[in-house]
Amino acid sequence: MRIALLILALAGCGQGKTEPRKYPPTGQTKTFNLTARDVEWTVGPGAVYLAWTYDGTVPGPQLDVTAGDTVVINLSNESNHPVSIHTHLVEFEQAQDGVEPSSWAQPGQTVTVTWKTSYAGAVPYHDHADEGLGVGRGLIGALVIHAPDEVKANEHVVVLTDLLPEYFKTLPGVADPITGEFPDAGTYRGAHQYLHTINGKAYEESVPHFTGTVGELSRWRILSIGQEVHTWHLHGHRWVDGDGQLTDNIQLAPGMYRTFEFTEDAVGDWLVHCHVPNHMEGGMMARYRVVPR
Ligand SMILES: [Cu+2]
Repeated sequence: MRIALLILALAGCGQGKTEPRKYPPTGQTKTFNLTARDVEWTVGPGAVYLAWTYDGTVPGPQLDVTAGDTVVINLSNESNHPVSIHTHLVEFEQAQDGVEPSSWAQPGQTVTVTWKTSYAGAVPYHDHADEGLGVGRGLIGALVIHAPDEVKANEHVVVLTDLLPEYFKTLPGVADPITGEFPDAGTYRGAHQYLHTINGKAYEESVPHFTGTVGELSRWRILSIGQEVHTWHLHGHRWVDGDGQLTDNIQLAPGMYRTFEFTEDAVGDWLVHCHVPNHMEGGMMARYRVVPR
């Protein structure tokens, strides 16, 4: 029988069950230099997105810090539209929240924002200069704030987002994972309003697959930052969620994030996917390969 070891229930904090743990300053400053750049981003076979990015990728680079660190972001803008950066759980001055034009990087400019971290968790960072479009075009990423006393684990950081069909340069359909053929040229499977992605990629045959080994601590950090509500379902596994419920399927509305972990004990090529049917059909599925120790 599988035993769930621990759950970090950030979304459950503030409900009187668990007081969030506040960490003292580490005295360390972590500086990240990000460049906003418009690129052609390959989402799946033949599917090329006209993306707005941090550093040329969707999502942008993963920012790893320790709770108690001060984080300095130098955001340079090589695109032709204003860009900003905003995140969650951290403390910052309101003028640096990414909403105020004073915190935007105009084309050709660089802005600096400072975040003070006190709480552990994995949260999305994203554009707020054009909140309606920036996120949808790809200006998203993950900020992982590690607890200073965190137990070492195999970490899987998962960013769920929804891309807008009208901004694809090409969207010719994707290969059938069994036949390798492209049966629906001119469309994409699911024929839904968005193309649904896991870490910037769509469909089982194109997303980066997750890997694990029996016996290790497997930690999952799931971040939703897009247009729609998603569920994260992991086949063949289960864990205790923040409300004490045994589950294998959690719901994340846009802007929500959850971290959970368990000791791995199930060999297999497990499917991981959003459980909303047309999201799965629209690209949001991958494999989690677990090998014996
Ligand atoms: Cu979904």
